[in-house]
Formats: sequence, structure tokens, C-alpha cells
Amino acid sequence: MPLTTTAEAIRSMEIRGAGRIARAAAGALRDHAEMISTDNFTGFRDGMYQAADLLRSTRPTAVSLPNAIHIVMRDLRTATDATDARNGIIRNAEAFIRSSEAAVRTIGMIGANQIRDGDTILTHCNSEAALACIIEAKKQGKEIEVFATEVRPWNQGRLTIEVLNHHEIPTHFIVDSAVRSFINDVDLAIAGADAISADGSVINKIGTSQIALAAHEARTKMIIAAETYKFAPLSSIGLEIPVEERPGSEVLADEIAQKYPFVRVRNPVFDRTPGTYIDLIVTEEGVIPPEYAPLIIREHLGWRVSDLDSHLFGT
Ligand code: RUB
Repeated sequence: MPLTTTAEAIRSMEIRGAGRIARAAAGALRDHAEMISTDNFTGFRDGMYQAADLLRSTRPTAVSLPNAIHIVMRDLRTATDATDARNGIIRNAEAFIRSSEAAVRTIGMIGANQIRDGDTILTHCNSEAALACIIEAKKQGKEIEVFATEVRPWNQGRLTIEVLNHHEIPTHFIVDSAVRSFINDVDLAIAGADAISADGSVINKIGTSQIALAAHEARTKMIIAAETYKFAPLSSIGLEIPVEERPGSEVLADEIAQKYPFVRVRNPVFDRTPGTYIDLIVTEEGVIPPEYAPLIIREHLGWRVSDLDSHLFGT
């Protein structure tokens, strides 16, 4: 797929979900590196930097996107030869895609340990990582039930119920505002993450923080399933993760909104859940409390302030 097609597919949410976005970006960089045929290193590097800028501009919140770009292109800083640079990008992209898929499988195995036979689980949006835990628990023979939210305005919950139904998992489909009414029927809430900040807070689909609040009040366990590349390195130098706000027309059609000149539709598509409302984060490296986020950024992602490179991180 040409780079611009992938970028547009991410922007328009045809490709969505932080893990899928990251793998699509890695694949687009690999294909773009193969396509730029020049032997001139500077020309090749500048072409790749432009590609990275375009991809990074598509969706601002999913940290998986700049992290994937950084991982795929990290050798470009020290490369001097176009062929070596190209081969490095192709190698890194393929390794990233493989390890990202493996991470989801590992998270599923680890996350399933949090689910007991007979549990009822609440999930929100459509997260591969969160669903991997639920599906693995079912595969292990645990009798489970799920509450899945609708997820206005994009209805990602319909994707989730399709997957749950495919795995023959009994599921209750509820509107987002019904969460508190059902929270006492739930043993465990599991959501994914678009970004995890150094302070342990989690940015995920709008409504996640209300679920966490309801879970906290009901003493229901709230866990986040997220690959380590969802942790945000730049948050460790105090940079805020931007929360994407999409057009109001996704919530209320323009022709209806036009009738109400005093009304402005707001459409933030993610929110931040403080770490204090999260019991643990399931990563492919094991379970951690939210306070361990800086450790993942430093020890696992191996990120140092000296890594700061505007082309790779978009600072
Ligand atoms: C998707 C969303 C998902 C996370 C994690 O939002 O909030 O919970 O991206 O998903 P959108 P995954 O539909 O707006 O992209 O675990 O699949 O990476």
C-alpha cells in the first residue's frame, strides 16, 4: 500500500486501534524504504523523515505510532549509506511487526491469569490486547461472560461483540452510559491503552476514565492490557500526550447541528485515567503497577533524554 494511502487510512480510522496503527505505520515505512530507489544517502534519509512526519501527523494520541516510527528508523541516525539504511529499516519494520503480534499473544496469556472461572468482565472500545486476555481465558476453559460497551460515536463496540461472538463468549452489549448500572455485576474491567504516561496515567478511548471511576467506587478491579511500546517516552520529560478531538459531525450530523447555532459539539476521542484508578497494567514483560511506568520507559524501551531527535519523535 502506498504511504499516502496508509496515512489516509489511519487518519480516517479505516485502520484503528493503537497496535494496528503501529504495525500499519511500520509496514508503510518498510514499503516506502523499498520504493525510494536513490543511492544518495541524504536523499533517502530526507525521504524517510518526510514519510515519518506524514504518518505521525495522522493521529496524535496513539504513542504506538511515534514509538513504532522510532523503532523502525532508529538506525538512520548513525547510517551513512542508503543501502544499509534501507536494509536496516526493512529489518526493523519486520521485526517490529512480528514482536508486536507476539506481544499481544503474551499479554493474552498473562492477562488470562487475572480472570477466574465464572468471572464477568467489562471491556470498552475494541482493544486487541484486552480481547486477547478474554479470549485466552475462554480457551483455557474458563466460564466467562462479558459486558461490552457500544462506544459512541464510532461504535467500536460492534467490532468487539463480533469477536466475542466468534469465540462463543456470552456477551451483554450496553450503551456507554449503562456502565455504572451494571458495574456490580462485573468482577473485572479490562481496557487497552493508546498511551501510558510516566506518571502511570493511561490514555484510552473516551469513557475509560468513567469506567475506572465506577470500578473504583464499586471496588471492582480495573486492569489495562498494553504492549510496552504504548508507554510514552516524552512524558518522562514533562511533555503532555495530546488528546485527539475529532470533528463534531461524527457526533451530530452537520445538517442537524446547523439548526442550533448556540451549540458546539465536542468530540474528544480519548481520556486520561489517573494511575490511582488502575490496579495493574498487563504488558508482554509481565504485570506492573502503574507507578512502574518510568521503569518500562527507561529499562525496557531503553529511552534516554539523549535519544531526543525531532525527526524520530516529532518534538
Ligand atoms: C482505540 C482504543 C483502543 C486502544 C488499544 O481507539 O482506544 O482501546 O487503541 O487498542 P480508536 P489495541 O478506535 O479511536 O483507534 O489494544 O488494539 O492496541
